[in-house]
Amino acid sequence: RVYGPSSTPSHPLATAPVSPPPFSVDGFVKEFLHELNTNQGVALSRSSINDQYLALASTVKNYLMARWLETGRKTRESQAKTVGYLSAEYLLGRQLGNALLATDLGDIAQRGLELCGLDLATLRAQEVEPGLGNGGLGRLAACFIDSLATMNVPCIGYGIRYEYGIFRQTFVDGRQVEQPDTWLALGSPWEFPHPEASVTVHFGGHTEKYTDAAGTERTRWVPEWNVLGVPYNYMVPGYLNGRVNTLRLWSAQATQAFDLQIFNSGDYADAVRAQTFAENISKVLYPEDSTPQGKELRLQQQYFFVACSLRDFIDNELEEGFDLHRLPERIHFQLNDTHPVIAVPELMRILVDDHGFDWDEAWEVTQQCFAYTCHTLLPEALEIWSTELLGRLLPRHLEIIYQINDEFLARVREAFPGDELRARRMSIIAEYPSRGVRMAYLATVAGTKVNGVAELHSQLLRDKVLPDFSELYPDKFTNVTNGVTPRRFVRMANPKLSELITDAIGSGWVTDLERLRELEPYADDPEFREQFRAAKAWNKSRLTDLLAQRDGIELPDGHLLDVMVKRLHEYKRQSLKLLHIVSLYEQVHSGAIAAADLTPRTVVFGAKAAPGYKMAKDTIHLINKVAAIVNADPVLEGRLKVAFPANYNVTLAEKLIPAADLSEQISLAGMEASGTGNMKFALNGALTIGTDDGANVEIRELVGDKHFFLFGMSEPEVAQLGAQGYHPGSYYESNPRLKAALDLIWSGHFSDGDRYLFDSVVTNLVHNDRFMVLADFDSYLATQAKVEEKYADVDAWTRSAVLNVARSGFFSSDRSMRDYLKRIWHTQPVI
Ligand code: B1H
Repeated sequence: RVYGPSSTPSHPLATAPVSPPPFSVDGFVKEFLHELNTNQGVALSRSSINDQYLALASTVKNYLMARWLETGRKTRESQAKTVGYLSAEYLLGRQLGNALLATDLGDIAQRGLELCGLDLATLRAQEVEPGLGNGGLGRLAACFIDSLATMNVPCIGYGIRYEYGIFRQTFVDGRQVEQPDTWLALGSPWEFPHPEASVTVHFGGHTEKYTDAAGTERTRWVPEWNVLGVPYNYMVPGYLNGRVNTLRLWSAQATQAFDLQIFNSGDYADAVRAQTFAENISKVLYPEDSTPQGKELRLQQQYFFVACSLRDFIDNELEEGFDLHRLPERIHFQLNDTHPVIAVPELMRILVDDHGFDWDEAWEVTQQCFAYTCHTLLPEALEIWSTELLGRLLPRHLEIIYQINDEFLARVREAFPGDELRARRMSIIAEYPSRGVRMAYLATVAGTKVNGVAELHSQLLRDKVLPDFSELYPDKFTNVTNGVTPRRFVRMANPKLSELITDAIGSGWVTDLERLRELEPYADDPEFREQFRAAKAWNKSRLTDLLAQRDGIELPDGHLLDVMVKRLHEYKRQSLKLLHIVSLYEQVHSGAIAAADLTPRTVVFGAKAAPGYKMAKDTIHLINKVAAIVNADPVLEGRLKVAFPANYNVTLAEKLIPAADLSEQISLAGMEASGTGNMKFALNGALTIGTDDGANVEIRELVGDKHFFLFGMSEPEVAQLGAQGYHPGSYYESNPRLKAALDLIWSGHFSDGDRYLFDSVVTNLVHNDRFMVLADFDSYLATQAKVEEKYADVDAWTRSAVLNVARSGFFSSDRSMRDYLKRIWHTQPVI
């Protein structure tokens, strides 16, 4: 045990509750200057913007600190059940703005800084966002912990403190070039390292049998090497409720700095080899969104953070001597996809090997401690770890998995006698193409619940991905539709709209988003609509300023702002959006339409491609090449513009989404598990053009068909077309407009005459087209025409936009959390 005084404190102050510093503008100034002088060691007159930012961060942290300590005390005292959110990713976004909002210190800070001759916005812009996630899955984790803190639910978020987060994207001649994300370089004021509470994590070696004192045969793991996990705590402040939960991210360190014997013999590089090796574990986030790489380092990362987290919870969060048979009363670990699923055999190992439980007892406890969220339907995204690798890195865990599987298959055979094919299908161990552990199956067998992330996704999960399991355990399967935090993505990102909403219906919506319904009547109020448009215009002009300064991109005035921001992936179909642009360009140049008849439109893309994903990188290159030609074309001047700012991240999203008119959610139906960007756009008053996929389905149901542009095949239609045989070439041959667009790319028009540069992209569409872009092209273009028609009717458009806001309250992550609490965790808020 590392916590608490060694004897009973006698000074009265030592046990008094910690109180926050007083807050007034003067109090703020005093505290801020104190931090600047004593923490940064500089006078105001000699301070850099970075000094000022760090001092401001400290001032806000100090204010939150008493609340944080108090939250910890209350939670331990209540012995309430805690949510242990296990996630390899947290895409947090900047912390300062959120902390100011959660504490209501924004105005005081602004005025105080002004008195010091400083500007709050400038200091906020100094923060480098912690990009410790790839996309939706990581951002979802960040939204969930925000909601739990706001709802007074005890939660510890557990994850990895990557030294380098998601790469910084740059474009060189239109091609993506990745740069390391050095987010820690200028200091990281939001984290609290606790090296004294480090945990040792073991790897490798072998297992052996032995007989314990009671004469029972047992197994022990004799590992070969180890690393230290150092916890870094982050505050997760609830919105205006005084609660501050904890996010605990683990950093890997060598247990021994270097080998003194080798060092003394003069081989300095070799002496530190072990250290470098150990510290690699938390060095960098794997940048593949949705297609995991079966790499050894990745498995090391997964086991590393999970082993640290279980140890931490058991040793440090529970009272000394707590009876682990009662563990499920105190924790529910949520497995954010399969990435932390190795926690299942780890808990079994702790209970059986370290605590002497017998197997059945341990399994009983383990099964009640976990639940699993699946985020995908793509078969290539389901993690399978080779038994060779697992056996080498975690031999005891592999044995445990085999035993879990044996008992599970016995149960299957009992339930379905004689159905050997079924037993083979359901085996946690895959035998083909090589032997591996299906982590999704392990999670399903081990957890209390399995959930998908939108209604359609959960249904497809039951029917197509895990049908045998849903037959065996019908009650295990449930849905929780994703949500997003209204604090960051509406209240903070869209201050003008927030003000307008609050003026109309009061401020309760920020923590009770269904109350946006009360806006419905305002959709018919011309004055409200006018103000709504003014807020949109303000957001656009803020974006215009940002893109000019950040990227040197000029946004034309008065355009329909058409935005597609998300990871670049074939299933998301950025290529469909691109074909739309190329087709508009082609139609104007072939004389089929007059430029003057185009609705002035600016298309904004934001997308990172996984560095090893060739097709995605080629698509980025092509978008940039098309953008260059379109933007330089005098005929299209003022009519069509393509903007592709590099390095789309949370910070940019907060400026882009509130400015958008049109939200592009155009994945092939049945492929996008949920999407969460779709929700952010709707909540900020953009209309959606989208397929019947993921949470789009629910958005459309809620906002109403008239206020949503649906296009494309439905999931059953996609399945049917796939079954009957899809031939993209026939669409190419039979649709002249489609053919003309593809041929234009093929001709080298966008690649300085080089016909081969984008050959792979076009050939793939015409001859393979796994995601049926060509099949949905016609419907997409026809629906875009409807978008333009509606956009021309300013009042009708605004009315729909207001109704999108009013009817999207369901998509608050607070509601998602209520659903998890009710359906999965069975925990309560602690007041
Ligand atoms: C989602 C991932 C993902 N689904 C593997 N799966 C990763 C898979 O590093 N890896 O190996 C990283 C990420 N991410 C997304 O989750 C879905 O595509 C979205 O539709 C969904 O909205 C989001 C949150 O549920």
